[in-house]
Amino acid sequence: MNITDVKLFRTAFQKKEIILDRKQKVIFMGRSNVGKSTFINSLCDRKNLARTSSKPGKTISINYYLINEKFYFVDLPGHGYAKISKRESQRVKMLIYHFFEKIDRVALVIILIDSRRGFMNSDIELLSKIINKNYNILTVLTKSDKISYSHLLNQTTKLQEEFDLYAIPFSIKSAQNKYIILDYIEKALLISA
Ligand SMILES: Nc1nc2c(ncn2[C@@H]2O[C@H](COP(=O)(O)OP(=O)(O)O)[C@@H](O)[C@H]2O)c(=O)[nH]1
Ligand SMILES: [Mg+2]
Repeated sequence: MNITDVKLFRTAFQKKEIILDRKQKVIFMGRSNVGKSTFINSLCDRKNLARTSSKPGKTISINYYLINEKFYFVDLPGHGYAKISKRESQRVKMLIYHFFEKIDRVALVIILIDSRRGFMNSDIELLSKIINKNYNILTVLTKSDKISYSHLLNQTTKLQEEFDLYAIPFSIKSAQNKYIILDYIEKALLISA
């Protein structure tokens, strides 16, 4: 798949800003600081589309990118970041809850996992909320340059065996799996069209 056109279409801070249209959606989720913005920027070949930051927890809206005028990449707020207020974290929780209640036409959910850490409690909590919806799920192991090849193999096997999830490593330093992931997204869009 070639991404030829990308627009930040909507930044949703509140329930009423959540998009309810019939366009297909590819959802990106993962812990804060997992490398989600970096990953989205790389897929779209844009340097500063999604904000990257070494400060975790900056994105507290749901961001919709309209791709090729056809479907959305949906960037969900990162979970598992402790340094926001209880009130704010509750607001974000409700926003995400509402998002999954109302959403139509999910083509694919991409769950980003730091390859050094694997699944953490907050990932599992999130996964448990969406697993019964029968979404097509792809796991991407980010920052794969930070661990050895054997460790990486270990992680992918574990995700497959324990959670029945297909996992692909990704690193910004050698974005070689980028095209495999883009193809996977393209297929998911076709299958669910
Ligand atoms: N070594 C390495 N660092 C990465 C990679 N991807 C992201 N990072 C770094 O991880 C930090 C968080 O990245 P960011 O994309 O902002 O994460 P987000 O909070 O999930 O959106 C930044 O300092 C990035 O430069 C990667 O593939 N390899
Ligand atoms: Mg980010």
